[in-house]
Amino acid sequence: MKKAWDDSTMMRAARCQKTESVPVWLMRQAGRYMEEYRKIRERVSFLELCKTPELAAEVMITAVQRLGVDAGIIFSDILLILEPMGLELEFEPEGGPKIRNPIRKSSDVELLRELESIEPLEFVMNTVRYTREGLDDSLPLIGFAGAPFTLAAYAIEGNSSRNFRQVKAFMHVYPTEWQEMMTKFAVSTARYLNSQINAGVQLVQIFDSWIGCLSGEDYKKYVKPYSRMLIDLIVPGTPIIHFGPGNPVLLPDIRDAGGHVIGIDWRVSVNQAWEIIGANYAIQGNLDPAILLTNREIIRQSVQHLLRQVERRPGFIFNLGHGIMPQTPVENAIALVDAVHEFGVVR
Ligand code: 1CP
Repeated sequence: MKKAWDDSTMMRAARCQKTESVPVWLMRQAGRYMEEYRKIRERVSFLELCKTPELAAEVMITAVQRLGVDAGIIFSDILLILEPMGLELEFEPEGGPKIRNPIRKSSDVELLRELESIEPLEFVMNTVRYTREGLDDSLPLIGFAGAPFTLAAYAIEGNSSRNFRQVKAFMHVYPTEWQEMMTKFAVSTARYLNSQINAGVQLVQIFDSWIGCLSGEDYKKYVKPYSRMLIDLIVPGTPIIHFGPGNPVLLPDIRDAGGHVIGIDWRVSVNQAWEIIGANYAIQGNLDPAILLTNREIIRQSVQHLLRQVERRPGFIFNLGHGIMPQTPVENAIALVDAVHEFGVVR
C-alpha cells in the first residue's frame, strides 16, 4: 500500500522529481545543542541512549517536531557496528569515541569479524520501528551507516583523528589485509542497512565523513571498490544518499561508487557540484554549519543565496554540509528550517 511519505518532498527530491517546495533536514538534528537532549543525557550515557530504542526514538521525534524538518533520521551512531565486529567501543564523557583494541598490525585484521547476524544490532531495528511509529506518516525516516573507509579510520586510529596517518600508512603497507578489512566492512554494512530497510526506513545515508583526507588516486584504488561493493549490495528500490565531504575533487568518483543523492559540503557550490556530478543526480547540502552560530538575518540571507543557485532544479535536499555544532542556538536551527520553507517554494 502506498504511504503518505512516498509522495513527500524528501522522497520526490531524492528521486529527482519535481516538488512544490524544497525539503530540509539537518545532520545531527538531535544532539547536544538541544536542551531536551541534554536533559536526557544527564540520566543516560550516549551508548545507553543508543541502546534504549524507546528513548532513542523519543529524542529524534522531539527534534523533528521542534524543528519542523521534512525527514527524520534514526538516532544512532555509525560506530555501533564496530562492537559486534569485535572492537571495544567507548565514548568518553566529553563525547569522543575510543576503541580499546584498535587494528594496528596486519594480524589484527583476522580478529575483525564479519557481521554474520544482525541480532546484536537488533536494538537499532527497534529504534527504526519505534521512530517510524511515532513520526507522522508524511515524513520519511532515514537509516544510516558509516562507509567502509570512515569505519576503517576509526578502527585503525582508535579515536577521532586530524591527519589520519595510521589508517593511510596501513592501507599502503598492508594492501592485502586492507582489502580483507574493507570487504568485511562493505559486506557487514550492507547487511546492516538492508535490515534497517526491512525494519522500516525509507532512505539510507552512507556517511564517508573522513574521505576528504585522501587524494583522488588513493580514493580510486583503496576505497571506491568497497563503497561500490556496499552500495551494490543494498536491495534496490530505496534511495541512497552518499555523503562524502571534504574534498570536491573526489566527487566524480564518489558519484561513480553509487547512490542516488550525493551529499556535499560548503567547500563546493551547489552549481559547481551539479556541473561535476550531472543533472540526473539529486544533491543534498551544503550550508556551512558555522552560519548557524550567527543570527537570524544572516541565516535567512544565506538560505536565500543558496536557494537562488538551485532555482527550480528538481532533486535538491537542503541540509548542512556537516552536522550541527553543539554551540548552535536552537532558535537559529528553527530559523533555518523556516527560511527554507519560506524561500524554497517552487512556483
Ligand atoms: O551526547 C553526546 O555527546 C553524543 C554526541 C553524538 C550524537 C548526538 C555522537 C557521538 N553521535 C551522535 C548521533 C549521530 N551520529 C547521528 C544521529 C543523530 C542525528 O543526526 O541527529 C548520526 C547520523 C551520527 C553519525 C556519525 N557519528 C558520524 C557521521 C556524521 C558526521 O558528523 O560526519 C560520525 C563521524 C560519528 C562518530 C561520532 N559519534 C559521536 C562522536 C563525538 C563522534 C566522533 C566525531 C569525530 O570523530 O569528530
